[in-house]
Amino acid sequence: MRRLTIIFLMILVGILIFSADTIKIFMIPKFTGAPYFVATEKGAKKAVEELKALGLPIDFLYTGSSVANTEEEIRIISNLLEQNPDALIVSANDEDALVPVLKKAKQKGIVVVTYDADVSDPTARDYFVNQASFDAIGAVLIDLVAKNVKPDANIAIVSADPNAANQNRWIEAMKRRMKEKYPKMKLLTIKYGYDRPAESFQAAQDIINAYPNVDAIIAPTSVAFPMVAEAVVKAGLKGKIYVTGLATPNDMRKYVKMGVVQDVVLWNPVDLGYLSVYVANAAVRGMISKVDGTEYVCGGKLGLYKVYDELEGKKSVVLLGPPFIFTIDNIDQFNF
Ligand code: RAM
Repeated sequence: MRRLTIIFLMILVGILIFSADTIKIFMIPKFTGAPYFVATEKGAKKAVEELKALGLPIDFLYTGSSVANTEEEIRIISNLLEQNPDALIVSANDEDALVPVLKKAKQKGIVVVTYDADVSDPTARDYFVNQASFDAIGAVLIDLVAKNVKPDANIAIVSADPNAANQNRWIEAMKRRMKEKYPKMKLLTIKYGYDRPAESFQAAQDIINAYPNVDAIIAPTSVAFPMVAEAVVKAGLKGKIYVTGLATPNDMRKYVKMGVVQDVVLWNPVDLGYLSVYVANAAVRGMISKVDGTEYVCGGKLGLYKVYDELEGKKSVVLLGPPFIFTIDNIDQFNF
């Protein structure tokens, strides 16, 4: 503990004596409009303001495609490279497709931080800011179904892109949890809504029509989760099909109040954006400290973070914290 306090003080002193240039950081989410990414933008801008007040000015830009689209994301990042940013903070729609453009950024000397959804090749980025451990998210979702439906429930999943790094890792973790704790729980199918509302709604309807024995649908994406709830309501199956997943309280408030959804799982996306800016800023300015071979980064008001050399098979990871469950009892305390 004492050692961590010393590192923290070293970082603070470093900040205060630094005579800092303005650096350019661009944040590119999977898509811009949805409450989830808007919340990460809000946190990022808060960090930018704080760092500016500390004498570490940042020229910050949050930009991206308004809808999930891998080609568009690559095109946007590629164009942004012309403006010679110091760092990019990126959430990848596709874990493989973004590798070449991010490698190109790294070759230009740009710091690349992935957040929310990593890429598959760790040499294409410097750090990954993960919201919560993959295992923790998978376990929470499956435990909710076991507890609120039954341990041998028939489940289906509506995911985002088939090549989405975060959703795929959560699905793997869900499968592991089922195997370890609820061997009689059955995964009937996985459908993909590509993080687009209409396609996610259609995927949910397809499941409802094709699998009359489905007990629960899990949507580990903030776009699909409300669409699955909507499809269950439209089919008149409220109370018959349990729906859970990952989305913001603002996305799900309506469905929680209607009683079609009881449990909404997420983390704090405002904090995720905030921490990502602190990591990118520290990486650009050489403010990541190394003690006994381990790196530490200052996460502003969130505290000091260790950089895991390797965590759950991923390299150079900063972990925000545990997942959180929103219910009718607490959802109104949150506005993101
Ligand atoms: C969507 C995106 C994002 C994911 C959230 C839960 O907004 O797919 O990557 O983390 O859902």
